[in-house]
Amino acid sequence: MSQKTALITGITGQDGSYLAEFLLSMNYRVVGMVRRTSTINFDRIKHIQDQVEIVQGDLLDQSSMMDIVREYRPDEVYNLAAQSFVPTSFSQPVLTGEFTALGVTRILEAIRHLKPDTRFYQASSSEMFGKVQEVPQRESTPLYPRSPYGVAKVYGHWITVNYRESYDLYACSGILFNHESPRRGLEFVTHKVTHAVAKIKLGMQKELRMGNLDARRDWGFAGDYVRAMWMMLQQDHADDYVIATGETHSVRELLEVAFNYVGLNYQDHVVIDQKFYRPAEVDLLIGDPSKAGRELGWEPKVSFKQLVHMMVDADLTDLQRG
Ligand code: NAP
Ligand code: F7E
Repeated sequence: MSQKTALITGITGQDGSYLAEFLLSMNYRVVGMVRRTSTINFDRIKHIQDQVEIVQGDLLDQSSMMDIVREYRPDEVYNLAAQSFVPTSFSQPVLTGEFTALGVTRILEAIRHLKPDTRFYQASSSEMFGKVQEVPQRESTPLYPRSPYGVAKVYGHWITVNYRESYDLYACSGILFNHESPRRGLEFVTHKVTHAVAKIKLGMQKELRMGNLDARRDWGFAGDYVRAMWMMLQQDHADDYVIATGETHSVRELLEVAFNYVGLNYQDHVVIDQKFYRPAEVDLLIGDPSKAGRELGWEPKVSFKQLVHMMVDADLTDLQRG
């Protein structure tokens, strides 16, 4: 069989780096789209940089998307690029809409006009469930986003469904619940906590300032979740899937597991700071991944505790290395 070409937008992000590794292991030709920056930011892909092809493009720029699809003629496109941090979406709502919502249409337009047999994956999010209308959340649960990010992802989800139905594109929306790893951005709560735990353990920090400890999330491991993205594009028909662990934990439990792992008590270090509260919160997320289990054969392999321990270990190693 001839080698397949996959285009990943957002290859420099957490998921992009794991997906690129996975696709290389499946013998794909991997093309990664990156936006122009004044300094190169390839930390997460430096170990595979000589195995992937990097091309410049931007979700804000229609012609760059058209040129890339025309030149590389991808068999599969994984649209992972986005402004993905919820608090930034409150401070930069218009930009978030441009990247995270309209960016999806720009890439779908490029595919529709230039290579309509390309299979397309859209990185949708459990943030679309927001103020949840059903517990647990599944593919049919009504959407009620609670941030400009969540609203933008609802647009991205529905435009993907719409292009599938209107133009018969093979376009899937993966509704992924929070997934983390040692490569997670430091501003997200899991990595903020594990990094601080490692620094406190090593005597480099004393205090950790946090927001709402009662929020609950369904946290999984990013390495498991990128496998599900690929599986969605290997089916007979395109469809949408919830990817989650089916377990929920509070931010307080995250603190307990991370601090306890190194023999510390979070109450000795954590200070609540209103600055980290959001204008509107998503209180509870818990996904029902049974459709993905049944139809894709997907299941998560890393537990919550294993994930937190893996992240603390990685932070300790990195900090000790200096
Ligand atoms: P991430 O680490 O924040 O990575 C985002 C990527 O998007 C980066 O490579 C970034 O490039 C790129 N990007 C941002 N704006 C761009 C633009 N205008 N043009 C081109 N590239 C742009 O996010 P992630 O955690 O890997 O998540 C991947 C996707 O899944 C995102 O769409 C996110 O919203 C979605 N998602 C994530 C989760 C999760 O829990 N991780 C759950 C559900 C959905 P730079 O390196 O240049 O910044
Ligand atoms: O917050 C609470 C915060 O920023 C989780 C993105 O990948 O997952 C992510 O979005 C919870 C929230 O992720 C702090 O209020 C408390 O309730 O790690 P987070 P998120 O907002 O759930 C979804 C699925 C995505 O799609 C997004 O792209 O933790 N929390 N104290 C805090 N959060 C942060 N960041 N910092 C705190 O100090």
